[in-house]
Amino acid sequence: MRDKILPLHSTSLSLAEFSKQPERWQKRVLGAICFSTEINESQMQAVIAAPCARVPMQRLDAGETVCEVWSGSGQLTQGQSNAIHYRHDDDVLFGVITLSEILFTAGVEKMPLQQAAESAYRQVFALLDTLHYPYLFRFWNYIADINSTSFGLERYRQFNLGRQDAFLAHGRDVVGNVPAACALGSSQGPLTIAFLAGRVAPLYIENARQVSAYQYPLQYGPRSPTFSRASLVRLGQDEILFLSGTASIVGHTTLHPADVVAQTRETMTNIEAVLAEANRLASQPCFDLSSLHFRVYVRHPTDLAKIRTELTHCVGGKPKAVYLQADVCRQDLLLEIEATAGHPFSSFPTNRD
Ligand code: 3EB
Repeated sequence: MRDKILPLHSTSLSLAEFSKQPERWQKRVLGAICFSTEINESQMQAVIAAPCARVPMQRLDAGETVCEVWSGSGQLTQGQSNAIHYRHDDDVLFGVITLSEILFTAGVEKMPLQQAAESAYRQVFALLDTLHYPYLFRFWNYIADINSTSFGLERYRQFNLGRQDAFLAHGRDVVGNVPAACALGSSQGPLTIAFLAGRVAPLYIENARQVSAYQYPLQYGPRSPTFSRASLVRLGQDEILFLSGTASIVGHTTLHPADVVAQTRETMTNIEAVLAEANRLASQPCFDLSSLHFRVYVRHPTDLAKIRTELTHCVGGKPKAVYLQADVCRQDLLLEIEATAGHPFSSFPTNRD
């Protein structure tokens, strides 16, 4: 597989492993998301020349930094536009935008984080219009202190206001055809957003067990979150599934508020429902739990063992999973799980349990 041209694929590896990859491999990297509480921006950039989101989150299942690296094919072009760093091939564009809220002052109408989110998303949409990659596959959103309240509104809800305003400002749908996403909290750091976009429209997938997030009622904030439960992208012979952050929500309600085992089971039931829908829409119904690559965001590190046991049980074998400490966007959610599947993965770190 090493030298075969793959349209879009991801690899999870440590920064040390990245640096050992041959140059011809590194040249095909579109971009990366690196989770680390130790490595700083310049240490990261010294290793990875491609656009890279640094997310200050602790890995729980192993000591090392873990980077999700997205690779493309053919000739890659790199650029910068405003605060966005991007790389693209002919089919796909990966970008990263980092914005500090300090750049924005609290106005009469808009809060700094809301403005930062709106500005970031507006920049992304403008770039994609200019370079002609109109279809968003997936957003990864990382927000400091996601659950704290300022200006009378939880910060996640402030983010949702700015995000939706940017979609509306660019004439994009805020209901129906919206990208897959996740939104997680860290203890510090600027608003950090990574995204993948392309030239073919994905199929956007919802979960029949859940109210679509873009139709969540007002009790979850003045604006609904703008994301779908998954996106299914066809690139050449490959079908890639991006499963959004998924939690213990049925209808629009959090279930099992203080029971991490039950929340894990409910989350996996939701993932299975999304997979079933993806299989119904896919040209080949080949998605199953054992083929997913999971990232598990855990609110309380002490819950790791319980979540891991439950996930292993649900998958029916050792899952391919990375565990990170993160805050989830509702106070009562103890975990969120996201996944990708369908594309060839070139390698994956061994689980050490
Ligand atoms: C949920 O289902 C849990 O705001 O982009 C999951 C995935 C969640 C994405 C987002 C939020 C987001 O509502 C939270």
